[in-house]
Amino acid sequence: HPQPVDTLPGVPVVDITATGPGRTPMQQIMELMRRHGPVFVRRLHGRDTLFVSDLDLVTELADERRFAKHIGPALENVRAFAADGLFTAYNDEPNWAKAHDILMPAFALGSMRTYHPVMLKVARRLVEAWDRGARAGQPVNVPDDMTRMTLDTIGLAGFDYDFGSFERDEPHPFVESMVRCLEWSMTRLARVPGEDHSAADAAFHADADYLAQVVDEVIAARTGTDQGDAQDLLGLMLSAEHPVDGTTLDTANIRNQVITFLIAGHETTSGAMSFALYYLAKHPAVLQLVQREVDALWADTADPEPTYDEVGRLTYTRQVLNEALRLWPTAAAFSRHALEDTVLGGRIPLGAGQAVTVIAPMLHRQPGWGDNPELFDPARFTPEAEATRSVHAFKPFGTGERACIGRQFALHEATMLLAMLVHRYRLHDHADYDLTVKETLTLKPDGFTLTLTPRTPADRVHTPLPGAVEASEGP
Ligand code: FDE
Repeated sequence: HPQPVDTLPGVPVVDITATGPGRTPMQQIMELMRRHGPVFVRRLHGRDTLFVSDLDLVTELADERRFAKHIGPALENVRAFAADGLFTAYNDEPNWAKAHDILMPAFALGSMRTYHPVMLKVARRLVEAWDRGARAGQPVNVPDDMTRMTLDTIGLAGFDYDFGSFERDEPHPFVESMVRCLEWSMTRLARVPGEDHSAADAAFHADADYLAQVVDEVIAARTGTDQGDAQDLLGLMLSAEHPVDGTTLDTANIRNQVITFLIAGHETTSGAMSFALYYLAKHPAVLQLVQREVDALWADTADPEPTYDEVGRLTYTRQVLNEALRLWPTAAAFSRHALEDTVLGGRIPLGAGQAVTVIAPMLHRQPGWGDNPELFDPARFTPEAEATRSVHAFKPFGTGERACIGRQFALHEATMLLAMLVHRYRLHDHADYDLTVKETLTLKPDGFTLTLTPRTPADRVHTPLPGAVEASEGP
């Protein structure tokens, strides 16, 4: 068991018991790191957590021979409704390796070709909804609509289940329950010992039961229709045999995996797209470069039919997404524990099993990112710039064998949607939006709205910009 960390030499201890972590614990940690440096211990009701964002330390923590994923208190809480699903399984829980091996092929880069048509179909639903908003001159709520889009996408692509989110005025009740479960997981960490939380816990259990009930419907819809061997996620889970021992996943675990994918596959991705749109609305010069890229593909049509290969060519759009994930990695923290007694950075002794939490948004603002890390600049993600930087300087998808399995899925979905939106609309920051980051374990820009007008053929005419990005195109 973890030893108390208050004896660590040279590591500041900050006791936040008096104020608590508040409703934005991640931003509080970021603030404390700005004040106390990239390594500190936060003490809350006598419980200590070691947070780091220093590149050298994160590089060590990424060494799989010395460290492994840690299920910290936040993920322990998520286990109350996702149990041994991939995200929250312990490393040595047999169902982790089993599900990982069975599901990996479904997330290999090549598999994205299979999901592309479904992603496009759901992107079209969003565009229809935004066309209505544009015609009515009504603002659209960006994070809400991104969440509709990502939930429908993972539901259809993963399980052939249609949440129909764009036909509803309010988010699908599954989303509301899920968000409350995530909030419960987060706020439970801040509880003052001895207080009575039985009402909150009862509400949580009702929500968790509802999630399980929806998931059982999703599974029943499939098993009743003789499509058990379809090659989507659910098909694999129901029928694929483990490559080594020939067994399949059991029913309880399948339910946990479906909950896991519905959660992991949509909250984080919708936040990432929302932040990207926020930065585009605030940075006209960057927006113009994305417009240039999409117009180069689709200058002569108002209704492009993006192909799988075209999405791969949207390299600048991808850079914008990466830069948004640098500043606001929507799954902002991940934890590691020492496999054996060790010394981190040559100065911080850690006992076997002792945990360290990496704070990605601060790792992404370390000195190696230059003098102005707060500045939104997608040029940080040109291949040339990336080649000069440590691979451990950017970790929005975690690290090692427990890194995000859905990375390619999320990037393909988000890159295509951003490109389609930028191609179709002028984005108006009508409310002069001030960024407020909402935390529900994941991050998103709270209450961010835009108004839209359609881009006209004249808007789309390709005009080369001075100092264009593709300097390597040659004469
Ligand atoms: C995972 C993940 C991670 C790691 C965590 C730790 O370490 O603890 C991270 C950081 C992430 N992830 C992030 C993210 C971001 C975004 C945008 C995303 N993500 C997306 C997505 C989608 C999908 C479907 C997903 N995602 C999924 C997932 C899973 C299943 C997992 C677990 C894995 C293992 O095996 O462990 C993850 N993800 Fe993510």
